Amino acid sequence: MRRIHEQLEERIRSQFGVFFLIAVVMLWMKTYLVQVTQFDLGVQGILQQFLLLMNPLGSALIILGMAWLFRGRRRYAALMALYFFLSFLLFANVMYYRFFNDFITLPTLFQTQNFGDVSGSITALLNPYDFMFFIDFAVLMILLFSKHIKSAEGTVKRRAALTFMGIGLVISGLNLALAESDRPQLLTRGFDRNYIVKYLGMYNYAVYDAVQSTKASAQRVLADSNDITEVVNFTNSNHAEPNPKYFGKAEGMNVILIHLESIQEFLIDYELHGEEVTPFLNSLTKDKNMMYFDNFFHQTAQGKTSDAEFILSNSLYGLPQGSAFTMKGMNTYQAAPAILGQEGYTSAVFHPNTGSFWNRNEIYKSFGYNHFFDASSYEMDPEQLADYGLMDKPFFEQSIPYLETLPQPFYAKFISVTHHYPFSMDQDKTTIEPHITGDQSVDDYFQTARYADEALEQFFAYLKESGLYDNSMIIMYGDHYGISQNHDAAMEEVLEKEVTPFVSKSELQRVPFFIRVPGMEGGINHSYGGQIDILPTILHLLGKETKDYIHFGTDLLSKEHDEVVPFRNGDFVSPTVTAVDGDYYDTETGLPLDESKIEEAKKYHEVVEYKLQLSDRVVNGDLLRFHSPDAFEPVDRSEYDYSLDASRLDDEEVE
Ligand code: GP9
Ligand code: MN
Repeated sequence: MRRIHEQLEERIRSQFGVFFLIAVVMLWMKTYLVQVTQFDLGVQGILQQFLLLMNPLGSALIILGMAWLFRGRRRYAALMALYFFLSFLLFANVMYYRFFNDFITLPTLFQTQNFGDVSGSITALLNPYDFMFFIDFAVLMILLFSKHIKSAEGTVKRRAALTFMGIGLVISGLNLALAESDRPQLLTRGFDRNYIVKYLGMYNYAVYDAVQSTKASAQRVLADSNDITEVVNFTNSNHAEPNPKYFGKAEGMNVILIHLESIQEFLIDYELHGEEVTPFLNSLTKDKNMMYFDNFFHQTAQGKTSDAEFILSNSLYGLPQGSAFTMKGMNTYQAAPAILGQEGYTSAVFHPNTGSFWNRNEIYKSFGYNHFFDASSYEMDPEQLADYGLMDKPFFEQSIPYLETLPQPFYAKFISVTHHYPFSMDQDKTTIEPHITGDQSVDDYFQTARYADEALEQFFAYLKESGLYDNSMIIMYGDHYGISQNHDAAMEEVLEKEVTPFVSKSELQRVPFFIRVPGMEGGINHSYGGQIDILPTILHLLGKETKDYIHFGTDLLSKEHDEVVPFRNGDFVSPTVTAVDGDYYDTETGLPLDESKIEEAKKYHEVVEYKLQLSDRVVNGDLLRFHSPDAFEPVDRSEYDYSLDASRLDDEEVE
């Protein structure tokens, strides 16, 4: 009896063994193919190629190997569940990558609302061949059901489990050692998720991310009031004194911020089919009362729009993973609306999308925004909808009556949505032909940009008519790239040049930035700067000192302004040096940096990394709760409620 039982157990084990090995090989091959074809990992050289091939094998053995810990039929069920889970993880990352040119992190999973809202984009992201991501799973299913699988009662053979997982661990360990030899500090620096996937593969990346995210939430708990001291010392030494020529030039004026969704600098003066794409923006760059910054860069990462908002409201960097808006909405902030609120300003955001997107309806309270006019405040005519809400022309039109209810001076931000990936628009609303690169999102980008430009012109016409133009400071900024690196081939046609790593950083991260203060001379300003510099610049123009605040940027108009512009992954650009992926280039020529200047570049690099690290400490540790700038009342979130904003026009008396 016992013998029969053992034989049966043995048969199942050997059957399962074959099934298991088929699963391992299929998952390994699929993951490798996906990593090669779906992601742009920048693989260079034989070693990196080899690692890319090997890295899914170790993970497949370890993770699928866990199935051996179960008995009988459960062993098959566990294997299928693990296989499906990994396949789904891979597929979800492919979808995410198509949209964000980046990998999923755990914090982004908390943005389920966002994922629900991007459904419009998801259909655009799906390819007809996407079902192939699950073909292997179907094959395994067929194999499974075509056989009669018996269950066994025998003891669990942990030896087999441990052998396979052990082999997997050895392969992964070797993999990590080789990766570290090629890219030292791979895991400790972790600035760039691409590297982790390239060297360690998709599944190890997921483990890495889980560890990172858990660490981040522990940080707040562990932080205490002493941690702020080093930050204060740094921001004090980094402070740039206001330039008396500009300080207070906009004192008492309204502030109108216009968030130029996905507008990149290359659009300025770009001609398509012999026409200007953004004639209005182009004219503003030449307006002598408008200050236009032509060396200005976005510094956003995964949080995109929300990162841009976060950076410019606080002069703090966004997080390396996820969006500070969603992950750190309840933190203490000393943001622009709160600072100005205490100077008698009323603040408001106008944005015709669901209020919960990017967790705005929560974090705006922490920033001290008095009003938030979200989609519920607008008539969302189905004929006039873009993927993320109401199209820009009706958006601005419908915002005006609300704007007029605000007591002056106000601080008002307008966030438009039409010019957003995938840049699709009713053809009868377009006024310029698409580009002809053959890459649809790139081609359509020019049509929505034209539309956004026209909407902006109409809003300016209103500002002029209403007189607001003469008593308001206007700030406009491009939030982030619209065209991701996945479209470099088409961008080469657009720019008529090769998109090298240098071009990708120094040109394609460039966004327009404008400041208009009535009575202040404008013109083109060539200072290098980024979104981190916006807050101190605005506050100084309004005549508000910033020395007491923790700001990582410096006033663009100050003589002491710091022209080294950090990017979120540790790269940077300055008038002399541009750093991309650890390589240094001469900013003027784009050629590798002269040996004699490398030391200086390295110093910049250290400061850049230190700044990012300190800013992360502030945000992760929620350190502003320990900082009390002079004459600043901490924000009390409970005082803010946006639920009545939508009915504001119905009120008879509006305060
Ligand atoms: C969403 C809109 C777009 O409300 O601001 O956000 P993005 O995708 O650009 O980060
Ligand atoms: Mn955006």
